[in-house]
Amino acid sequence: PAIIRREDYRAPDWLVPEIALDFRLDPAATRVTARLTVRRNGVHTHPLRLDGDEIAPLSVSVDGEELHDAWRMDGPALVIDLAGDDHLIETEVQLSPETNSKLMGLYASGGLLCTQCEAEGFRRITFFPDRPDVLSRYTVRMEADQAAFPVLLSNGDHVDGGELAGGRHYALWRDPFLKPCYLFALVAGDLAANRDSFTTMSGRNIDLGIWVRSADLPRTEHAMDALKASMAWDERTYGREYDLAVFNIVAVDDFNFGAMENKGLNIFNSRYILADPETATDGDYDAIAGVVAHEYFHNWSGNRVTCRDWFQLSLKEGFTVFRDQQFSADQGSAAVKRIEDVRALRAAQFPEDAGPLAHPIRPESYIEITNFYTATIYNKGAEIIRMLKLILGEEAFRAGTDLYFERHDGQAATCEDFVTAMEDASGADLTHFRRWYAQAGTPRVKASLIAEPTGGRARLTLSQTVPPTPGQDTKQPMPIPLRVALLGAQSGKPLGPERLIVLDEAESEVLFDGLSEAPVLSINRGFSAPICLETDRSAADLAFLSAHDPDPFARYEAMQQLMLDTLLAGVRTGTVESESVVKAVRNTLTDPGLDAAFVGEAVLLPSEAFIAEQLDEIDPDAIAEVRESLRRTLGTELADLWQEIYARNRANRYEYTPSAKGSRRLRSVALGYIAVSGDEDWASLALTQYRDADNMTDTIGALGVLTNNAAPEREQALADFYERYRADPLVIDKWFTTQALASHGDTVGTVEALATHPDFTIANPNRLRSLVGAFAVNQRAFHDPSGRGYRFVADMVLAVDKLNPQAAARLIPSLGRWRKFEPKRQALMQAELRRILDAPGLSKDVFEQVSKSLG
Ligand code: BAL
Ligand code: ZN
Repeated sequence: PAIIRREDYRAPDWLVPEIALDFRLDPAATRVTARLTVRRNGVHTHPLRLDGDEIAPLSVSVDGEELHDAWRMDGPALVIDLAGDDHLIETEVQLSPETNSKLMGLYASGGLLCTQCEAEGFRRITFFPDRPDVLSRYTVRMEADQAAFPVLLSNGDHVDGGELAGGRHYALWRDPFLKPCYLFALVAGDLAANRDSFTTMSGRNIDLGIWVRSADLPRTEHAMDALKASMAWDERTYGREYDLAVFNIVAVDDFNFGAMENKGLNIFNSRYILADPETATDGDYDAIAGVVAHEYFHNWSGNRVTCRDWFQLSLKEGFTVFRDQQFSADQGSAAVKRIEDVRALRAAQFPEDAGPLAHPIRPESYIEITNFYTATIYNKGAEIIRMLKLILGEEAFRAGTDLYFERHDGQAATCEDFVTAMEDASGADLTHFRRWYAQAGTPRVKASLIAEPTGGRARLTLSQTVPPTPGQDTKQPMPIPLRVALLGAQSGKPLGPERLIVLDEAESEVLFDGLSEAPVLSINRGFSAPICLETDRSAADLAFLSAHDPDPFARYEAMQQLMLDTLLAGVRTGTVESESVVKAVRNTLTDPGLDAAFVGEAVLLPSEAFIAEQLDEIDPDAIAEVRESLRRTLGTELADLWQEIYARNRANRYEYTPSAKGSRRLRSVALGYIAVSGDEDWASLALTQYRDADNMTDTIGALGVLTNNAAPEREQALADFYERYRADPLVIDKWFTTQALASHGDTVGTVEALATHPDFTIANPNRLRSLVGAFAVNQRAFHDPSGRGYRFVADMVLAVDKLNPQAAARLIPSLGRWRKFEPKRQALMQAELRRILDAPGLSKDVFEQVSKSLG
């Protein structure tokens, strides 16, 4: 397959200022007529080239005359020779939405017809220059059977509609804003709306609609609240006002992404819309608010200012993730939100950046762009924006975003445009900062604080290295902003104000003086830079920080580091010296100044995968054993405390407030520790929680603990859960995931059996992810020494690739980390990757991921 390179970017030969689309919708055979006004861009003699994918022209006409031989197909593209500079092109194609299993273009989902065009799905609907720098004004006419598809939606404003003969009807929508074709959308179906309105800061009234099956209407309130909160927040925080008169969201069950920001018509995976306490966890509620905000924020960071080409994807995604993280932090506990974001970054992005698929946030090349919707583009991209804000300061950052939006409104922009706007607005020189866009790999920073024996002064030495990544053997030092404070070893009080140190060289030294007591180093507070930090701080220092650091994130981080150091020493020596960890956890559990949500996070051990990331050669069994041992010790040594905390956080009637959420979180964490503490009543305690719960957080919290431990109640609860929720696909996804993530029992055997369960299907991305995606991150079970876990996932990749290559390719990275494992597992993983690569008819999606992984 062809490699697309950033350096090969050329402006489009032809522009398409206007497009009129006419859909005669039918699940089996939809006719699409497209009328494009095309304009030659610059002086050249190139033909008009319109992308297509699995479509064939039924007719082609130019300026009203049907052509029979002046067009040709070049592979999937339609090529037309044109003499003049302005023409009207009309094409007609026929689609079969109901057999479109790739879920790209126009497809059927649960009786609806809907679209997904980003990144290159529009070419599956009609012939068009499918690239984000071709911006057009859209008029869309849809016609369909009125009984089957009473609601017809598209982008922009509804301008006309009515009944037609034969039980059919039509609707006409016009979008006044120029947009790239990846933001086109339509939905047809039997839907009901939760309607509301929002008055913008300039006093305009916006009609809001969240469209779902009518039975799901009661589960849309939370999403609607989140939408209104997002609209107000973007006005307050970035001065961004909504621009159309209507904002619609539609929920569909079969969706490759979480959601999609189509102009004025967001289409969502139903898991990020539907919620009630009975079926959605606190985590689901938070994710729904975050994704609703994310897609809404794209209206400016993505839609009004879009990307010039797909290499600039992080321009909209990194920035928009940062915006949704800020929004969520403002809704509840900022510290806990930061902890969650950093945990997600470490779970997904750090391994990616250390493996064969590592790429800069602005990649240089790709085979299939869909493979680049990665944690690096999204989450590391957000960290880069966060660092910019920290370095420039709040005001200059806002001046920079204002300038960026104003300067590039209605344009397809680049990452470079964003950085330039930041420079122009702030006066800062960001020459070195640009390296964050160009270089892959997580920087490693070493920090060492030496206090002078005479007292009063201390010297902080810092050094950085950026590890080699595929195609990038040597790296330049990056500007790394480190929030640093020194705390008094006796008083626990800060010795002077926090400092922002930007480490811009390979090595650097910073002096602190006027210290009134011996200092303890608090560094990278708030995770001010996305780095791996190595310090020579002792277990005593870390325990001290975990009890005294006024920065909550730094406090959490000190505890994590203390736990990690203990676990890594355990893996090396076979003995777990648990004393400091037990003491620090006790301190945290008994500190009256800490809220439950924070405590629930702080007392969790680092995941097996995160421990593995620190090692040169991973033995999953050794890691699991050591982590289990420390977990058991914490359970037994602090048994009374866990019981007391469990009782204290007993559920009251459900409410969705930060403090109730924190209680629920801590309660289930405590239950997990009680289960490993040797308490003989743990299973009945868990079963009681399961039975009495008035919300899914408590239900699934108890079910998770039962599934991860041995007890007769385990099977009883799993069977009960299935029977209770078998009619609700989003909840049954949780049933699959809980079993796929189990740390007890024959998880490989269970997962193999679940793959033949009547409710399992590889055609639905949520269901596929709930079982296979979850299993592939269960470090212990996936890496079963027999290699059965690898074989299972490889078989799934091959089966899914025939239906939905995008979904199949997402399963590769777990196998792709083979180099990090001990030799026997390496060989087994590599063999499965080879088996995939040798399969006939592989998609380019899977080919790219597998060949790079073996590379
Ligand atoms: N643009 C693809 C889905 C999202 O990131 O919002
Ligand atoms: Zn996005």
